[in-house]
Amino acid sequence: MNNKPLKVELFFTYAGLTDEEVKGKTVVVIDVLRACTTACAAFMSGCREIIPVESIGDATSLLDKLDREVVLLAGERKGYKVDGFDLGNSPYEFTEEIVRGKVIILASTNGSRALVLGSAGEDCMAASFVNVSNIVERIASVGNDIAIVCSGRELNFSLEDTLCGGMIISGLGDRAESANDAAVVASKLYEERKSDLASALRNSDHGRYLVSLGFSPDIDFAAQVDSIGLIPYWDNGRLVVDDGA
Ligand code: 3SL
Repeated sequence: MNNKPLKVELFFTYAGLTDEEVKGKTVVVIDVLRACTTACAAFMSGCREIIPVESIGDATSLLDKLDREVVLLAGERKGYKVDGFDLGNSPYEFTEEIVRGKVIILASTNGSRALVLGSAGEDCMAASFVNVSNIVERIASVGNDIAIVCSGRELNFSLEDTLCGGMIISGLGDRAESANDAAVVASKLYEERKSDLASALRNSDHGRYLVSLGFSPDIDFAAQVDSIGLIPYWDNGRLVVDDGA
């Protein structure tokens, strides 16, 4: 097994992220609340693929080119389902009955944008607490240097994504070489808060906002470490999971 050290850079948000910063690297995009958690839930319920897009306009124009029978439009603005869309961004909406076999176009505020930017990497996957150990295993076995891109909140730092980034770095153990200050901070923050991640999520800025909208169960869903063993990854312009997953 290859044990070469892995350089890990972490970005608190995707603001200003350039192709240069991700080129040739394994990119891990994190949106704990809620896009990447919800993507995992959708795949667990049997959706065929997810196409993250940067705007509502991009979502509707893409819809025009695809077969409406198999496509669902999903996404949110300010946490609420977008008018005219089929689904919002709560993992509980993505049931087997609704999403099995479907292609989902996802237009969330931060997560889908971060995923689109991250796709310029050598490979790119969607991470959250629900699939964190599988992510660690995959990126360790690929062996490329790593860019962890937190989706953040409207171009600002978010506690929940940074904690998840810290958990990934901690999972890499001695193989991880924190290559920027943000990676060092994320690791320290995770060590400090790891004994009660659910409370950390609930008390974060976005956690409190989601509670105020009535999405408290979504936070408990997102706090369940390793509850979904799937890795959504970019392949030919869309996110997929491995067959048989
Ligand atoms: O910004 C995003 O991508 C969303 O995950 C935000 S929300 O939790 O759906 O409000």
